[in-house]
Amino acid sequence: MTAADPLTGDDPLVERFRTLWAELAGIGRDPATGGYLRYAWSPAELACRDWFVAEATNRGLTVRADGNGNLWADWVPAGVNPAGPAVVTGSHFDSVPHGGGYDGPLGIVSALLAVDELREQGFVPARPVIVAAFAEEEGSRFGLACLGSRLLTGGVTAARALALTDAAGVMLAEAMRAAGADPAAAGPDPARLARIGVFVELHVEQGRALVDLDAPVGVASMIWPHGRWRLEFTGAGDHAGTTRMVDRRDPMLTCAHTVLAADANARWLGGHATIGRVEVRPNATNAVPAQVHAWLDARAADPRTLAELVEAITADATARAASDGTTVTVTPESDSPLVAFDPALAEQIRTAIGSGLRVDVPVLPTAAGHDAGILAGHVPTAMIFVRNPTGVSHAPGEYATDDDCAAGVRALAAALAELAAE
Ligand code: HGY
Ligand code: MN
Ligand code: MN
Repeated sequence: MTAADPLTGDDPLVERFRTLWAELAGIGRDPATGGYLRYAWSPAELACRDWFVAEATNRGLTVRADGNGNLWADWVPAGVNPAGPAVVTGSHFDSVPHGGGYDGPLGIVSALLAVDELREQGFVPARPVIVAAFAEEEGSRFGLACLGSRLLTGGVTAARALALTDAAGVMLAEAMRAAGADPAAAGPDPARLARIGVFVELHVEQGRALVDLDAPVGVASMIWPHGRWRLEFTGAGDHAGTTRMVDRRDPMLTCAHTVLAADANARWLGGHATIGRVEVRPNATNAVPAQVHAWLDARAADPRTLAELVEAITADATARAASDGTTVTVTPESDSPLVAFDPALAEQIRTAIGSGLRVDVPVLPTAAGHDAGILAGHVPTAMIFVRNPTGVSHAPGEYATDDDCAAGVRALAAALAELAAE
């Protein structure tokens, strides 16, 4: 395994990371905000996938796309049974609108470099090692988080998924077809799922726990339960100037009150509630809106608190609608139950990383969802977090230092070596 020069401190792995990272950095980046616009099946995300296929193929990995748009790059040394239970690692390329560059791609770039590290030290896995890139983890385009891993595991039917539409009304099926994929192939893939012996996802931490603990990497203990709900507020469109205030049935008022209620209830209950996406119809400066659609992202450390939080927000919205003369409907769109990662596996890789890097490796929860959260319901799964100095995520300021990213590669390599050994 590469190591930093004891005299100069120069670390070849940091250079390698910088080089590989720079190849992705420009793809789908908005120069105005510095954020990324890598929506599933869009040209930017497809360019990331093409990059991945080239990099994996250059490493002699066999790359295949499954029927759900997930990519799988297999490292199967001679003499290893390709059908054996594989050690899988990877993440996603897609981003939230103007999101950071690390959320997702860091797990894939680190996986490719971890394979390089293992090969350089002469490690030969006793079972296949596979690098995966999952489709539509953020749900930014079609609204359902972890779409590729949910399809793979049967967490969503192909019929429901293919009919999902983006903001322009394009269905997933059409977007897949436009990218040369066959929507008819979408759906549960039990054979591929059965090949996964264990899954480890490396991800930039979306928080500041590792900063406060002064640790470059950590291991996940659990994922908060969380979900997304579509709120439809309906009133009466009218003239902004000639309509008396007393005569109005303004859905924007009900929506505004609901935003404040979401914040107040989350603070009271200790959960997290966000309304960051709103669509107004007709969205005219001089018209009282007819309809307002808003999306609630709610999360809490346990399912009961989450349910209580959503119930309280719904009750406040409904009560306010009654006094505004409007109506509100609350429709669940994406549900991610609590994930408790396999504690024995977490401890196994924590120990391997700790002895490999000679650092203390904290175990920490997260309130961010991941494909690992979906796979954890089917195969032994773990996550490795890389320190994020600002803790900012889903925004252009998301960041990890090159040194910590190199530490993440070494941590992942140590975990893969531990899991793929005889
Ligand atoms: O929304 C999430 O928690 C994840 O980053 N997709
Ligand atoms: Mn994300
Ligand atoms: Mn992510």
